[in-house]
Parts: sequence; structure tokens; C-alpha cells
Amino acid sequence: MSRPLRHHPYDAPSGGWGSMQSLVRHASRQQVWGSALGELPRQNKPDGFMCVSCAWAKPAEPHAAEFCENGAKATFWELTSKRATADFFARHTTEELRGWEDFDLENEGRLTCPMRHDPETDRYLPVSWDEAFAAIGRRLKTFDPDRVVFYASGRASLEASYMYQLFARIYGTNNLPDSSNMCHETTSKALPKSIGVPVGTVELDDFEHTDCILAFGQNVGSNAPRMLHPLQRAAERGVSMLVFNPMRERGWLTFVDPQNPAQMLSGRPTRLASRYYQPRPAGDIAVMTGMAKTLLALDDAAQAAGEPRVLDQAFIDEHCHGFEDFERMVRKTGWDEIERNAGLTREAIEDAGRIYARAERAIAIYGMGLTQHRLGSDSVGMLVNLLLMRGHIGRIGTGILPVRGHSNVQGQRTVGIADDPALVPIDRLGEMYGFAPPRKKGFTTVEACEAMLEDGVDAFIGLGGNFLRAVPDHARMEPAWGRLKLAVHVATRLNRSHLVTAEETYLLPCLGRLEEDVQAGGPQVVTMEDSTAHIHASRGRARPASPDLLSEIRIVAELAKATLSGAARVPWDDWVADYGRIRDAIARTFPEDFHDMNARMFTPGGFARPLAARDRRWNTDTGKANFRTPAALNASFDPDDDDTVFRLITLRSNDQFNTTIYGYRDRFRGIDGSRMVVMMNPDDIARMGLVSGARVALTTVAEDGIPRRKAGLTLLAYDVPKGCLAAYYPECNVLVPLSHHERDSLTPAAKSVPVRIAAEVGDARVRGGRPQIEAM
Ligand SMILES: Nc1nc2c(c(=O)[nH]1)N[C@H]1C(S)=C(S)[C@@H](COP(=O)(O)OP(=O)(O)OC[C@H]3O[C@@H](n4cnc5c(=O)[nH]c(N)nc54)[C@H](O)[C@@H]3O)O[C@H]1N2
Ligand SMILES: Nc1nc2c(c(=O)[nH]1)N[C@H]1C(S)=C(S)[C@@H](COP(=O)(O)OP(=O)(O)OC[C@H]3O[C@@H](n4cnc5c(=O)[nH]c(N)nc54)[C@H](O)[C@@H]3O)O[C@H]1N2
Ligand SMILES: [Mo]
Repeated sequence: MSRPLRHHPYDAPSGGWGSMQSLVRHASRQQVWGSALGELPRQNKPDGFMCVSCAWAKPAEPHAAEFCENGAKATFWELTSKRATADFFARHTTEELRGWEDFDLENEGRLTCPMRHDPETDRYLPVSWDEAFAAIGRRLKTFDPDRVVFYASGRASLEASYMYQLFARIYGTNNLPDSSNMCHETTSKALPKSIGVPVGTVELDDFEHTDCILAFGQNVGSNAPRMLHPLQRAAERGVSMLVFNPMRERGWLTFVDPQNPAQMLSGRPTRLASRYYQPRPAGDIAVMTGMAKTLLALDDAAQAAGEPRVLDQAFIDEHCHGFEDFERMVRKTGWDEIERNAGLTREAIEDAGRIYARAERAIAIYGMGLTQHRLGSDSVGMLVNLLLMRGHIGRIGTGILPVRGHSNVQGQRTVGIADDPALVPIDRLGEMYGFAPPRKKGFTTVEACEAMLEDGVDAFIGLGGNFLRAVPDHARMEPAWGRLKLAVHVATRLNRSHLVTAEETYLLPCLGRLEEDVQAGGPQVVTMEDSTAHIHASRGRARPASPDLLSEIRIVAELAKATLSGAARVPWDDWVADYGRIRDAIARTFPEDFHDMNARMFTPGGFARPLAARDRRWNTDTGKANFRTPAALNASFDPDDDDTVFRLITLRSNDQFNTTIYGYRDRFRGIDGSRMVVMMNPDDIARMGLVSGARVALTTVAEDGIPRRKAGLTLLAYDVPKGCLAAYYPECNVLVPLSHHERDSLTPAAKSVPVRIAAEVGDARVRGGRPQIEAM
């Protein structure tokens, strides 16, 4: 469906009145009133609930309102009074619903009862829980465990996730892909090689002590807005903030704290980025090589002048490995090559290098702009190299900070959701529960997709998420999905993955985290891990959306009981009765991280997992922090010699959480009314003989001969670097080849998809006619 696109460049700060207005609009749209609104003050508080939006840290001393615009949207989305009831499903076939947009599907509201797809009528019909569990268990028993996929989306609690991985492993497989395979898997692969831990080292307190922040490829204003508060305090202290992003994201520019009445009234924003650099997408390795080159030059000069060194030589000598190779690479790389790949001038990069060189304590923040490239792991390694040069790891005010996605995505990994059994104490699990753990490596998300395409998967179980919309190559994956024998979705809202049905499909609606969860042992709490590796308890209090919902923990337990017939000893029912017992089991499995978990989980600010790198202990192959030399300067690793091929960035708007589309307004980018947009540099538009407002189609440039095309996009002249395009995910996932992924982690390279652009045939407007964009 096509909607008119309105564009009006937005120059207001992030936060401020704009976010307040948006909050009110979304509350009324989701029909959230009274007691539900009363939940907001409990958000991210000790003894409250942990936000279901992003994984940003929860401070020990929270604000009165410790939530952001997008956190509130996520809360409203969960507490909506809208319901997708059995009546709704009786009225629509899945074929019909497949024609609906993502927004309209989820906007029907919360799912209310378990359902099974009826192939005869092509409708979902209610089924009793008992019948659903029994039928799923019966079916699962007939499959080869290696042909079953257990996906997790990153939201389920530590307790549910621990049980889920145990269920999969007792069943007999490590096929445990999760959303992090499309996200920060690059981090999980890269950081252990560099510093021996798979997660970031920064804690909230570091923001209070740092004097320099480097930020690469993360959109704070939309995707982790609560981080704006520590950033604002840092900016007010005069901390230099160097932001590298092909797009000028409003969140990094200025911020008005909606919780500060004086600032709200004066309207005078805090300036965040002290410098904003717009490199080409995939240009980061080149940028950082240039910055490293600048540091080396400054260090040479300092040594010659007998002044204090710029490099932290003592740290490098004592703690690091591989510096000489790295140094050689940096010295021999010429500025021409750096400038060409970075898309920034030598002067700009040297400027950044000089500011960084002055910092006593620096933090490096990054997001999908680094991880979702073919050489994402090299980009992350390069960022760590920059920190190591100045000894910026393992000291207060320093460190590396991958900003995680889903609210418990990091924690799911910590408690064993991983395709690689080497990352999990599987022998201990085997001993604790009396089973022989599977040793074969399981599927990541991309490998699960490949297996589906090759008919290697019989069943898919999804603990949340919207797998089919989130993965690449939609046009290939949807037909492959139809060949599955069984699909089971544990979900809160209807999405497209539920509508592409398998031979047998179940939709199992669960409680959300904000809802009261009462079991035999009374009201329960659950726990999760934030981006700074702090663990928090979360207590739901809202009335459940329907009396027929079960908790994720109960659903996993019942599925396991119905499926597993072996001798394994797992007290599933006791666990469901009292989640504290699951935490005891987690603590026994991972004593170092989770000892005394039940006693510690309400600690204000969460309790910290011990991370060796924070103490300058390096669990790497060399026992040192490793400088890693990147394989190329261009993280997209493409030939780059055809100026009709563009690098497409697929990204999020301010009005979505992944495939959950809250609305059609990307306020910070000034885009309203439609998501079918492609942003392009005005010079490129002219060079290609196009006009802003034209109806265009993108086609992927891939060697596999498979056609991939997205038509019906409106072209918008926008401030993006030449040679690149930007458009929204998931609409454009059809363009991303499954094989186009990060080398080590297999994370889809969603930030530089090689595409061509052309006007759609028959569009008269391209020839100078009326543009399709309405000014607001
Ligand atoms: N409200 C809201 N919050 C969210 C989410 C959401 O959808 N909505 N999603 C959650 C999830 S799962 C995740 S993983 C995170 C994602 O949060 P982010 O990491 O912020 O993800 P994106 O919005 O995909 O893109 C990040 C930024 O990378 C920039 N970029 C693209 N290519 C490059 C490049 O080559 N180099 C550099 N330097 N920058 C580049 C883009 O312009 C964009 O600003 O947010 C989480 N939080
Ligand atoms: N092209 C492109 N593709 C991308 C990305 C990109 O930047 N570009 N980003 C990637 C990233 S970073 C990620 S993390 C993935 C996201 O992939 P997923 O995590 O699979 O997708 P979501 O959109 O977060 O899942 C939304 C669904 O989760 C269900 N849900 C919500 N809350 C709950 C709950 O409490 N319990 C349960 N059981 N279900 C719930 C609802 O039914 C909702 O429809 O997408 C990836 N895909
Ligand atoms: Mo993510």
C-alpha cells in the first residue's frame, strides 16, 4: 500500500517537547489509560520492571521518570487495551493477513488464546493449552533433533532462556540461533579475540569519569535514548564527543532533558557531539587507521621533542600483543587510500586523532553501523586497537561499549543460548540433569536459513521475535518456510512470521514482562542483563492481557515435559512454581556470574558480572590484549569500482522496535507518512538523472544470479554521503542476500548492501513532473 510521504527537515533537539507529544500520541493510539499509565513510573526502578525496549543500563539512583520516549512506546505497546481475539482470527484467512502491513498486524493488539492453524479454512482456530502441548510434543518426538531450530529473540528472561536452552539440549541439539546472530554476534566474536570477554567493559560510572567519547554507528536518539542522560552530563562537563556516522542523527547533536523543567522551559538544548563526521558506510576501518596514524605521528613528534609519549607504551608492553604488526600496517597505509575508503579528508581524521590523543580517559561506543558489515569483526577489533594504544581499557572512565539491542539479548547468551556448545558448560549441564549433552555445533540464524532453503529443517520453535521478517532474503525464505512440518511461535502480538504457515503451526500467546505472573508459589519476578553486564530483577504488576495467557517459563516447561521422554532429571514443575529455584539452578551452573543471585537481584543498579578485562586480565589466546590487524580498509569488502552501484544502509526509524512498527513518523529524520523511502545524496540524484520524489526500484548486485528487487520506493534527497543510500528495515530485507554477511560471526551485512537504483518505468514524474513528496 502506498501512503503519501511528507518530508520536513527536523532540527529540534532530541528529547524535549517533541518526545512528550509523541508519548501522548502513542498512549492514546494504543488506548492505554489509567492503571496502565500508572506503570510508567515503575519503569527501570529497583523493584519495578525492566523496560522491554532496549538493553541500556539501569542506574542505581534512577530519575523520577527513568524511561524514554521509545521505552514508553514499548510499554504502551504491551499494555494496550487492543486485543487480537479468536473472533479476529475467525474473520481473516492467513492468506488475507499476509497482505497486511507489519504495523496493521501488530496493531490488532495482544494475542489472547492459544491457536492452531487449520489448513482447510486457512484460519487460526483456538486450541486448548493441553491439546497444543501434547500435539507439539508428539510431533517433536518424531524429528531428528538436528533438524529442529530453537530460536530466541532476546526479550525472554534469564530464567526462561536458561530453561529453553536446557530443553533444546536435552532434546538433542545446539540449534539455538537468536536475534543476536543478526546484531551483536560480531561483538561476541570480535571482543573475545581482542580482550578476552564477549561483552562491553563500560559501566555507567565510567561516563562520570571519562573525558572523551568516540561513537561509531549507533543511533542513540532512537535506539538507546536513556543513554542521552549520561551523555548529557558528560557534555556538560566538557567531555569531547566525536561521532562517526554517515547520517547526521539528531540524537547525537542536541538534547533537551524532558525531566528538567528549567531546560524544558528555556528550550536551550545541550550540545552533545563536539565533532560530527560523516564517513562513507563501511569506511570506519579506514577512519580508525587514519586516527591511529595520527597518534603514531604525534607520538613520534613527542619522542623527538623529549615530551611525554602519546602512546601508553607501558600498557602496551605489559598488557598487549601484536602491536608491531599493527603499527607496521598503519604506517604503511597511505593517506590517499585512507581518504578514499573513509570518505573523510585527512584533515578531518587528523583533527579527530588529535582530540582523541589528548584524552586521559576515553570510552568507545558502537552499534550496528560497525557490526553489520562483512568485516564487522575487523571494525570492532580496530576500535579496540585505538583504545589499547592509549591504555583505555581496565581503568575508570575508559572502555569499550557495544550498545546492545533487545532488553535481555546479552543475558540470553550468558545463560547458554548459543549455537556453539564450546561457549556453554554443557558437561556441567549434563551432570546436573543426567543427560548426554549434544556436542555438534548448532545453527546460527543465517545457517538456520540456509538449512531451511536446503530442506534441512523440519521444525521451528520461536521464543519471541519475528524471524521471517528479521532475516535477509525474504523472497527466498518465505517459500522455504512453507516446507516446514511444524512451526511454534511463543508471542505477544501477531506478526508476519506467524502467517507464513508450516504444515502444522501453533501460536502460543504469553504474558509480557509488565504483567503480573502468579504461580503456585505466589507472584514471581524474573531477571535480565543490561548492556553493561549488570543483572536486574523485574516484577510485572499489570493485569494480564487475557486470563488464557501463560508465562514463557510455563510454556517452555510444558513443551519440554510433552516432548522429552528420556531419563533427564529436571524439576520443571517446581521451577514453574517458584522461579527462585530456576535462579538457584542458574547460580549452580554459572557460579562465578550468578552466585547468590536470589539475594543480589534487587541490588539498585543491578549486580555486575565479573569481567576479567575490567581488571586487565586477558582471557585471550595470548594471555594479552591483542592488537588485531584488519584484513582491509573497506569493511564492506566490495570492489568499489562501479559508480552506479550504491551501498545501501538498512536502518530503523524512530517509530519502530525492530519489526514492530509503532507508526509512520521518523521524527528525527523529518520523514512522515510512509516507510517506503530511499534516501540519497542530491548530487548522486542529479548524476543518475533522477529527481527527488520519483518512484524508484532498487535491485541487488549479487553474483549468485538470484534476482532481488524492491519497487515502490519514493526517492528523497537527503544528507547522506555520496555513493550510499539509506532505507528502512525490514521493508528492504528482500534486498539483502543471505550470503552477504560478516565473515566470522555470519551477522547479515545489513549496512552495506550493493544495489542499483532506477526510476520505475512509466513514472512521468521522473521527467520533471510533480514530485510525490508533500512538504509538511
Ligand atoms: N526504539 C528502538 N530501540 C531499539 C531498537 C529499535 O528498533 N527501536 N532496536 C534494538 C536493537 S535489537 C538493536 S541491535 C539496537 C540497534 O541500534 P543501532 O545500533 O543504533 O542500529 P541502527 O538503527 O540499525 O543503525 C545504527 C546507525 O549506524 C549508522 N551506520 C550505518 N552504516 C554505518 C557505517 O558504515 N559506519 C558508521 N560509523 N555508521 C553507520 C546508521 O546511520 C545508524 O545511525 O537498538 C535497540 N534499541
Ligand atoms: N536489514 C536489516 N535486518 C535486520 C536488522 C537491520 O538493522 N537491518 N537488525 C537485526 C537485529 S539487530 C535484530 S535484533 C533482529 C530482530 O529480530 P527479532 O528479535 O526476531 O524481531 P522483533 O521485531 O524484535 O520481534 C517482534 C515480535 O516479538 C514478539 N514479542 C514481543 N514481546 C515479546 C515477549 O515478551 N515474549 C515473546 N515470546 N514474544 C514477544 C512479538 O510477537 C513481536 O511481533 O532483526 C535483524 N534484522
Ligand atoms: Mo538487535
